[in-house]
Amino acid sequence: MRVAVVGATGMVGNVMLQVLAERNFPVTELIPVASERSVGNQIEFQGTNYTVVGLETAVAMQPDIALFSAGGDTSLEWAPKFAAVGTTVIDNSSAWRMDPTKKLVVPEINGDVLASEDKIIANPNCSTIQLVMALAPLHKEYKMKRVVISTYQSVSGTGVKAVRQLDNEEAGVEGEMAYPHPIGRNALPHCDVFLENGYTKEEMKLVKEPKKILRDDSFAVTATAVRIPTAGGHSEAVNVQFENDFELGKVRELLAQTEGVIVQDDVQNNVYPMPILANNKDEVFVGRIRRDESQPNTLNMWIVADNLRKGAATNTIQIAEYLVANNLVKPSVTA
Ligand code: A2P
Ligand code: 11C
Repeated sequence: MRVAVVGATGMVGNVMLQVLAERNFPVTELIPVASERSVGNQIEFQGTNYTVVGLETAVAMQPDIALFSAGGDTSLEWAPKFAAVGTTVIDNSSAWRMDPTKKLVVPEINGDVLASEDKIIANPNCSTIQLVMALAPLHKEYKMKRVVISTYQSVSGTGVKAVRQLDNEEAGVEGEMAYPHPIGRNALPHCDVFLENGYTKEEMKLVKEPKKILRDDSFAVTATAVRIPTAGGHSEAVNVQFENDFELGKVRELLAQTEGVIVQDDVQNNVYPMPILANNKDEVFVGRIRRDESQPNTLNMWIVADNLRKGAATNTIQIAEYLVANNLVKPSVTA
């Protein structure tokens, strides 16, 4: 496969390159793409140096697959141009996720919706992916009625500038601010922009995206998204009310049997998921599994994942793997 990585010099792009290499994705030619600032720079991938090109050059090269993580505006403008030359785009921005003509995919859950006609495929938001990985098996068994989520999101979700802000604050040096307030020793109830309804865009992604992925809008969701001074890894406190009652042992068993989910739940020994344990891992970690004693059929749990991996790069590449494995993308024959 000839694979373009759009945003190859960015935080997620960089992890995409690592994950492509680790998982031995069949890359015959890498096309690293970034802004004009980076064109001409070299990027090393599996022992070969590749030159960063601009978007127009990349479209002309007609890659088989383009993995996008260069912001929503770049995706809105350029994904259709790649699609028009036959490239299958997997987009990590929020640009296409809720477009009814585009698929929003977590391969373990709804990979089966993919077809060879899909030329622009959306990768869900990082906090959505880890959430639905844990909810999907429980929804299937007990049917969700209402989900209440509070997130504790790392600065890496915002990008390079925010990681630098935290580093600068910790080192006690002045620098550019990614957030309107200090993030060190602080918590900002503010992820992405505020919308007219008083929620943030991040909170509304958590409300809308799970329904599309689970192909069910019969359950209610509400969320509060909070940025905390962790460098990598998002955490979520999740309260789920089901139609049907459950046994905690069975809940743990269902989660433990779910591909891509690891249960870390042994409070006697202080075992529970934490961002530092999830760092650089592809799995979603679930713990603090307990009954909400304030009302029937309701569960509390704590979900942690590396937001740059399963939350972004890994899921994107798993979609590409699914397409290849099911013959939904075929390598073009080049001279
Ligand atoms: P560049 O490094 O040249 O600015 P991050 O989210 O970590 O800030 O990274 C964003 C990524 O998207 C970078 O690779 C960045 O390239 C790329 N990018 C940003 N704007 C554009 C654009 N207009 N065209 C192409 N790539 C872009
Ligand atoms: C965050 N979830 O941590 C965001 C980052 O919609 O893809 C990714 C934004 C998106 O702030």
